[in-house]
Amino acid sequence: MTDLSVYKGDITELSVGAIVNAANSALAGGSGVDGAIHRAGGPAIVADCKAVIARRGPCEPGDAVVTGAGELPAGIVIHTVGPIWTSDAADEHDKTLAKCYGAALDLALKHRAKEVAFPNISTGAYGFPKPRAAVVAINAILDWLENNAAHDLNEIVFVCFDDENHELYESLLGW
Ligand code: AR6
Repeated sequence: MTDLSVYKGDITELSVGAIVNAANSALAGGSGVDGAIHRAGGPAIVADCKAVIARRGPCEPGDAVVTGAGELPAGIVIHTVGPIWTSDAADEHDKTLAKCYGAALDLALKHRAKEVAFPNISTGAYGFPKPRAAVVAINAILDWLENNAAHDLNEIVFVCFDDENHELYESLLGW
């Protein structure tokens, strides 16, 4: 059984197998959770991101890639690129956002992380409506768990930094 939990706070402080970053296509760092991860992780993460981009080129929305965690207490960082919200392509953005969560969990499994902490991808600078993103995120994770019965993940943490997301996840998950 995999525990699903909700944590309110800063993802960079978590000592878990993998934390997920809401990155951009160039893995260039930025604001929000990406900025916090790059600041706290230090130059090793920047170097790893540059090496990933040199090897494979820019990441598409929905892709996920792995780097080391530099000075962070986490084991690895999984960078995924969420969709930039526009109301005219809402269904497509739902699918891309769900793909982020699934791709990140695939990599967590591959790298033998036992716990994975997710931020609320796309709900900051990328403007995805928070209530809609929370439903997509939870369903994507439940689908992945159902379709990957042989995994050995112990815990998936929804890390909520702002009050609105925290309240949404607590109410959707029934706590
Ligand atoms: N720990 C956990 N969650 C956080 C933290 C933190 N330290 N800081 C912010 N959040 P955003 P996006 C939450 O903007 O919408 C960047 O510039 C925040 O409250 O970080 O996917 C990238 O480089 C929000 O709910 O990511 C991209 O260009 C959530 O993280 C772009 O922003 C996501 O907000 C990605 O935009």
